[in-house]
Amino acid sequence: MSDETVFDEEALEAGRIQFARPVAFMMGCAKIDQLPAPDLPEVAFAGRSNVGKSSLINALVNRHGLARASNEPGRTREVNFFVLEDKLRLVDLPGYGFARASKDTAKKFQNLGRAYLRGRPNLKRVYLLIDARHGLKAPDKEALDALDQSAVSYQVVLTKADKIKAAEVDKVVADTLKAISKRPAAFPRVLATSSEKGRGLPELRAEIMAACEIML
Ligand SMILES: Nc1nc2c(ncn2[C@@H]2O[C@H](COP(=O)(O)OP(=O)(O)OP(=O)(O)O)[C@@H](O)[C@H]2O)c(=O)[nH]1
Ligand SMILES: [Mg+2]
Repeated sequence: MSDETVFDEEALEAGRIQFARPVAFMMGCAKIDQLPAPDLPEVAFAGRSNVGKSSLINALVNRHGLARASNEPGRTREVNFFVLEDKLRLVDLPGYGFARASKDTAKKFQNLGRAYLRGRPNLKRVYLLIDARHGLKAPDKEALDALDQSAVSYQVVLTKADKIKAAEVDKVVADTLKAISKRPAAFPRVLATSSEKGRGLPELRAEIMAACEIML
C-alpha cells in the first residue's frame, strides 16, 4: 500500500480548500524576541539548506515566489511567517548544514531556528525536510535528536521526489521510516513530495489541517 492511500477524500478536499484561500507574508524575524504573538496554530518547515523548505511552502499555497527560494544555500536567514487566512501560519526556518557562510553568520541563523523550535507553545508540528536523493545524513540525525529533546511533534517529509525514480523513492521512504521508528516524537509516516510536480502536496495539506485541528 502506498502511503498516499491512507488519506480520505474529505480530508484531502478540506486541505485543498483551505490552502486555496488567501495567503500573505506576515513578517520575518531576525531575533527571537520579535516573534509574533502565539495566537494562531503554526507548522514549521526545517531542514538542511537547499533542501526545498521555501519551495515547499510556495507549492503548498500555489504561490510561486511567496517565500524566497534559491539555488544558493542559506537563502532564508530569518524565521519567516506566512499567514493563511487568519487560520494558521506556515513558518519558513533558516536551514542548517550550510557551509558557505562564515561560521558566525551560519550559527546565528541556525540558533535562531533552534530557539524558535524550543519555545513556541502554538507550534503544532515541525516538518523535517529530507532530500529524497540523499536520505538521512549526519546533520539530519542531529536535527532529529534536537527535535526529540524539544518535545514538539514532528514528521519527516522527503523533497525533490521528481529527481529520482519511483522505486527509489519507495526505498528511501521505507529506509527513513525504519530509521525514525524508535524516535518517540516522530510521526510514523513519511511523505514523499515534489514542489515541482505536485506529488504529495494534497496529502501534506490534509496532514497540516489535522495537526492544527482546523475545521472548515
Ligand atoms: N526538482 C526539484 N527542485 C526543487 C524542489 N524543491 C526545491 N527545489 C530547488 O531546490 C533549490 C533550493 O530550494 P529552496 O526552497 O530555496 O531551499 P531552502 O530549503 O528554502 O533553502 P535555504 O533557505 O537556503 O535553507 C531551488 O533551486 C529549488 O528550485 C523539488 O521538489 N524538485
Ligand atoms: Mg529557504
